[in-house]
Parts: sequence; structure tokens; C-alpha cells
Amino acid sequence: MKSSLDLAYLLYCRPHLGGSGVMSLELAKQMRRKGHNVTLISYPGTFLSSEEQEMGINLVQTQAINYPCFKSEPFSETFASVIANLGEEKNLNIIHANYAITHGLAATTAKRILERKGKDLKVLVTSHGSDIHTNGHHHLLAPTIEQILWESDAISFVSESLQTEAEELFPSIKNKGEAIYNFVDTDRFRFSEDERRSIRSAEKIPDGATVIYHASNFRELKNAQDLISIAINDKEEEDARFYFLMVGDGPEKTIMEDKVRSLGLEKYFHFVGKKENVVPYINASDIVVLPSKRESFGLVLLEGMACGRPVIGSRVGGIPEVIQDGENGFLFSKIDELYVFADQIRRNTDLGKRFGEQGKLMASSKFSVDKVVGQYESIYYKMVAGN
Ligand code: GMT
Repeated sequence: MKSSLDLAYLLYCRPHLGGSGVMSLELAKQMRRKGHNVTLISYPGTFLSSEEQEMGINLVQTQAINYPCFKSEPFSETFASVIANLGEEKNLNIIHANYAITHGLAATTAKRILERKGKDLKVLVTSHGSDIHTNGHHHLLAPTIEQILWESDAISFVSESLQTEAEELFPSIKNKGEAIYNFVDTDRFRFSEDERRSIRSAEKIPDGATVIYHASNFRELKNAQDLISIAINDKEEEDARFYFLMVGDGPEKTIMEDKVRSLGLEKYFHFVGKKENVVPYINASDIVVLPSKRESFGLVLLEGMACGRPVIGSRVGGIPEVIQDGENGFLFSKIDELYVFADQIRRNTDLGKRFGEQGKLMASSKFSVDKVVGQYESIYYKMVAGN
């Protein structure tokens, strides 16, 4: 039997909401369940649920320095010091930095600090998306991101498409990383008729309506406004129309709300804000839609699939690795197709059911906890063994 590891995760954690934080927190919990020692390192204000505390997960937060000459908080430096101090106190095997920028830099800096002190800390950087496909192209960030990835002991990417893009962008890291998909806990993300009924009744959604679920941080690249085109094209009778459950918050939410209001469509769009537990909202829906301009994976789609929902997503980045076109949902390239595909699923309930069943199967095989957590664990052991 292999010995248990001392693992530290540098991550965005609640109250911050976002795919990379959700994923890395879930990974940390799964590793704790496997018997490893787990420490989370995150920002001021981070908190653990009582379940996480009872599991014996440690949380170490950095603090704001608030020195008046600084233009911004030096989080890369404070995180590096937090990791280095922790590595001096105990025999930390691995620091797993989720997101290259800030977190990856702190991890590789801490590695060098500890090296000077005769300690061997291994660094895994997971690229979650915009650290490559958006910020990775920025000339003020690219050289540093490449250096972080180059200095780390191992890199993982949440999709093959993200890995390909990263290796094209930074040839120096070729053959160093591997794609490890995001995963979903199918014990938690599962269909419940009670939840469906309760949310639909609370939101006053008519029984005959087809509900589209969208969750995001409403940044420009999430393209949530394209969903309005579905409502504009909808010619159905009042009670059989498309309704929209919009979960999350972000810069474009108010713009979208204004647009919806000016078009007189506010009855159909339900902006419910940030939710710690999104499962009841997914279950209240009939289709999950992600119309992003760029997306490395699209965790929202996988969560929908686990609950047996058909999914529609734009043909960009890693989405085609999550949606098998015509199998568990549809991929669209042009905005007009969005309405056509949603309408097709609405009219053909057997098709929606078939897509949902296939998605559920994929969630419990290609994207299962056992499979993906096992892949991370095997990287950790390889790193510790020096491979
Ligand atoms: O890279 C980002 O934009 C941040 C990150 C987040 O915290 O939401 O999102 C990314 O990570 C998720 C988890 O791996 C992926 O499911 C998302 O597709 C990805 N977002 C983008 O690529 C835009």
C-alpha cells in the first residue's frame, strides 16, 4: 500500500465562485477521503463548510498587507511565503496550484525558497482556461506564465484542446503536461423530482414551459446575452414558452437584465443570483445551455449531464470534448442554430430523454470521480517518486 501524502492546494475558494475553485475544492475533499493530509491555501475571507472541517481539512489564509505604497495586494509574494513557511514546519510533498497566474507563480517561488533550504517540494500547476486562452495571449503576462509552467514539476490541463493551445503558445512546455478532465460527483449531482417541483413552483414557471438553465460569472466571454435570441424567436403559446433560470452574477448581468426588460421579455428570464447549491436549479430545467465565446471545459455542462439534462454548447475550446454532438446534446456554431436546437429538444421529448441518459452515462464514466481523482493521485505519486 502506498503511503499517504501531504498535499496543499492553492485555489480560489468560497466566497469566490467559479469553476476552477469548485473543481479544486472538490478534488481536495476527494483526496482527504482517500486518506491524504490536505491543506487549502487561499485568500482572506475564505471559509470551510462544517463538513470540510469535520473531514479534517486544514485551511491557511494569506492576509492583506495594506501597505500604503502598494498599488495592489502582493498575493503572489504572500502566498509564496505561506507555502514556504508551511513547507518548513511540515514535510509537504506537493503544492497543487490551481490557475497559473498568481497561484502558479507563488508555488514555483516557494519551491525555490524551500530548495535553498534543502527541501524538495513538488509543484503541479493546473491550467483551468483563461490563464492560457485569454491571459496567456497577453504580452504583459505571457512570458511569466510560460516561465511558471516551465518551472513547475508537472502541468495538467482541463481539456485536450487547452493542452494543444498551451503547447502551441509555449513550445518550451511541449510534452510536459497532460489533459485531465474535470469530474462530477454523481452522488450529489443527480435528478430529484421534488427539487424540480419546488423551484418551478417558487419561480412560478408554468408546467408546460421548457426551462433553459445557464450558470456563469456573466463575463463577456460567457456570451450569456445570446440566450435572448431564443426568447426573441420563440413563437409558442404563453404557457409552453422557453423560460430561463439564470444562475450567478457578474459584469454583464445588469446589462442583460436591462436588455431583457427593454424587449418586454422579463417574465421569461429569472435571474436568481449566486447559489452555493445549484443542483435544484439544474433539476428544475429541461436543457442546459452554455454559449461561450471561449471555454476550456464548461463544468456547468457536466453538472447538467450528471442530472440527466440534455446540453447545448458553442463549438469552442474544450466544449466538444464534453458534448458529443447528437449523442448527449448539440454543438452550435452560429447563433441561429441555438433556437433551432433548443426547439428540437422541446418538441421531441424522446430526444431530450435520450440525450439526458447518454449524458448521465458519460458523467459516470469519462468524467467520474474515481477515474479523474485516480489520475491526479497517480501524478502526485509519480512526482514524489521523481518521475
Ligand atoms: O479560467 C477561467 O476563466 C476561470 C475558471 C473559473 O474559475 O471559472 O474557469 C475555467 O475553469 C473551469 C474549471 O476547470 C472550466 O470548466 C471553465 O471552462 C474555465 N473557463 C473558461 O475557460 C472561460
